[in-house]
Amino acid sequence: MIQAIIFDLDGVIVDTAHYHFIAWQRLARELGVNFTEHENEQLKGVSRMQSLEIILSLGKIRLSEKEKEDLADKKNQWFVEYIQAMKPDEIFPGVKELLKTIRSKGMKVALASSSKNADTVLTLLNIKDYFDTIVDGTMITHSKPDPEIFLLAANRLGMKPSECVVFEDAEAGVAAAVAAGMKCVGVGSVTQLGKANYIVNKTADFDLAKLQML
Ligand code: B16
Ligand code: MG
Repeated sequence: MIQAIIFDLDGVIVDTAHYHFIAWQRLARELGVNFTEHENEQLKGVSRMQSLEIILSLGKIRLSEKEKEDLADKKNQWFVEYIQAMKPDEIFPGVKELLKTIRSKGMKVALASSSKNADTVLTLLNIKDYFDTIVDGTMITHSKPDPEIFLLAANRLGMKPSECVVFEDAEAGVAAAVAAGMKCVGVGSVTQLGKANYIVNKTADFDLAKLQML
C-alpha cells in the first residue's frame, strides 16, 4: 500500500529547470557549444558536474579538473543570481493544495532534489514546512539515475520503497525511481518519460484516487 509520496523539485514543484537552462546556455555560448532545449533534456535531474561533462562532450572539449570546477562554479553563480527574484507564486498551480491533501490523508511527503541549491529554492518559495523530510544534492554521493536519493528519502520517512511513489520530470529521475523499486508518476511527455507508471502534463493534474492502482 502506498503511504508516501516523494517529489522532485525542479520541473515538478517549480520551473527552476528554466533558470538552470539559461545559465548552462550562457556557459555553452562562452565555450562555443551549440546548446538548445533539446540537449538540455539530458541535463535534467543529473548533478552539476555531470551536466558540465555533457556540455563539454557535446563540444568535444577536454579540460583539467580545476578548469571544470571553475566553470561549474561560474554557472552556479549565474543560477543563484537568477533565482534570487523567485517568489512563492512561482510554485506550479495546485501543487501546494496537492501537498496539503496528501498529508491530510495521513500519508508522508518528501522532497528529493539533486540540486545543492534546493534549500535556497524552498526557502524563497516558503514551502519547507510542507515536507516531512527534505533530501538534496548535498546529502548524496551518486545523483539520479542512481536510486540513492530516493532510497534515502524513503529511509528518512521510515517507509519501504514499495510504499513510495515518486513524482519526476526527468528521464534520469524516472530511471532512479524505477531502480529504487518505487512507482513513478512522470510529469511531462511520454516520449521522454515512457518508463514511468503514469504520465501527467502538470503535477497537480494527478488524481490521488489513482494512487493505489499504479
Ligand atoms: P545544482 P532536481 C536537479 O534538480 C536539476 O534538475 C538539474 O538540472 C541540476 O543540474 C541538478 O539539480 C543539480 O543542481 O547545480 O543546483 O546543484 O530536478 O533533482 O530537483
Ligand atoms: Mg526535476
